[in-house]
Amino acid sequence: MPTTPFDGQKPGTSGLRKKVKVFQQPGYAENFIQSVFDVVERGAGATLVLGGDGRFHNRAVIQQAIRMAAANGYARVLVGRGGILSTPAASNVIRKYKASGGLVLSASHNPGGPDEDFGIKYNIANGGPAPEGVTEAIHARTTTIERWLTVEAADIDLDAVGIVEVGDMNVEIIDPVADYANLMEELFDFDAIRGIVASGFTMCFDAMSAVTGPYATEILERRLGFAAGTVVNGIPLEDFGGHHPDPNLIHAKALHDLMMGPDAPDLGAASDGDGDRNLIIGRGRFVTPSDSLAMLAANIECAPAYRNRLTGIARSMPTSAAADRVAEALGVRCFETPTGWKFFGNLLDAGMVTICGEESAGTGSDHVREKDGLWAVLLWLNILAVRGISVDELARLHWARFGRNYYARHDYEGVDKDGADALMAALVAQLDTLAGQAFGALEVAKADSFSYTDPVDGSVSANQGIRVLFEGGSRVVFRLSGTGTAGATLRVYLENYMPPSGDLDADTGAMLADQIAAAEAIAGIARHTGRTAPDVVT
Ligand code: G16
Repeated sequence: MPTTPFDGQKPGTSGLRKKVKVFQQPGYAENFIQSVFDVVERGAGATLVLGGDGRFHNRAVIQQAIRMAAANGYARVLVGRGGILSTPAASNVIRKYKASGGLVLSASHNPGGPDEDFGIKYNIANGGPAPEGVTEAIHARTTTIERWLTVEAADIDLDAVGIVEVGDMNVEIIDPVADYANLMEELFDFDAIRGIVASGFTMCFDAMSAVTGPYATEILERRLGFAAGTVVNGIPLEDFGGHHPDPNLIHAKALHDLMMGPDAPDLGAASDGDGDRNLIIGRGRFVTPSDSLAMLAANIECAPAYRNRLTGIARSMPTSAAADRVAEALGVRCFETPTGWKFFGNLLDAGMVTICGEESAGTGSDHVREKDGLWAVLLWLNILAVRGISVDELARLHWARFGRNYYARHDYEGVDKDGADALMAALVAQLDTLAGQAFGALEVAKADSFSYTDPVDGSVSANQGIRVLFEGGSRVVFRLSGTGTAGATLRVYLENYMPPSGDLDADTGAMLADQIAAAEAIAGIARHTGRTAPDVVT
């Protein structure tokens, strides 16, 4: 019997995220895990994959989950050595070993440590995040659950590769890196990349003291021949060295400064806590995640495993429309989905898209069912190696062909939840009257609350953010984050398209000034949140 009733916390865009102290309450993690085990599909003899980003409390929950899996009839659990599996590596292991699903322990880019964040997400048999139907069922179960099952067994040694028995179940401790590194070697032209490395191409990969360190060291330094020290902050730490493992221009500022300075290597890259996000910066050139998706899609033929098989491109709604122009030019389909990687799963499974991405620094393909930070870095390397050009040259050539979507996201973090809800409600209330109104130089063409109908299973996801589209193709999007753990986070996404004939080398802030002013006028951000400036601009 649980000693603390579960409070029915609803999993957000990426599973359940709470402070470590919340997860440490007796019965809390157990009740959530049991709710997962009670509702997810699995046959007799099922395999569960278990791993996390190594943050504080990771090992404790892994031991709990092993005992509970044994009591719940799993035949086998595959655990990454040391409790480590990056999110994309976990997705790969689920698929490769035909597991019924996996528990991935992470709060992604949120900070770690005894007073910071922890999280649990469930991925289904295709390797992807549980779709909404499953997360809703898990949530419903958490509100009624009255018991959880476990076996009496001591903690196992998580650091020794091999097989041990817990109850009637086999626990296999596996090398967390090997399968993933082998997959990358199958997808990309490692010889071409080794070639530019031998000719002096340099890079800096910041693993942010998080999970990608061992993966990046193996792939970049051991297999591709980059110099020792190419991977910095490469040892996963339980508190990520006290930093936010979020690869954006604020939290990866040291990398950004390096790349804008005189000693910049050819490529700068970083990944987040659990290894699914990526940051790409060329020498003197930051690439927005939205542009990165478009540029990777436009050049995907450079990578052996993707030659002649691009079927379509998907992007989340707040992601800029840069990828749409590539899809149109290449004659492939383009899909606009709600925020959350789970919405790409059906499209990837059905072969309707090959590559997908999000403004929140996520890019991936049909090789797994998660976004994949190192994969994106390797695809960039592959493209640069084959084309023999720099990041900056590639970006300029891309804009000269497709035009440039100037883009930024403004985050207002930890704002009062009631104020944030009131702001969104007020936006909804004016949706019908916005069209035709002028805000400075901008006139609203259309405003709506984004709703998505999955083309594969017909499921509808409503209320996925407010879109305000202006005449001329620029827009502002408002959305509340689903991944924060304190108060609410308001995200304002700003976009302005410049055709190839326009100014392709302007300052992003200046290009978005009208949209920023319009966003304040329409949403009353200062009035509702008490904030006059965003906390983070990316
Ligand atoms: C998670 C999801 C992403 C999504 C992001 C949105 O990212 O996996 O697909 O884009 O949340 O975050 P928010 O709701 O805060 O805007 P991650 O990297 O945290 O797992």
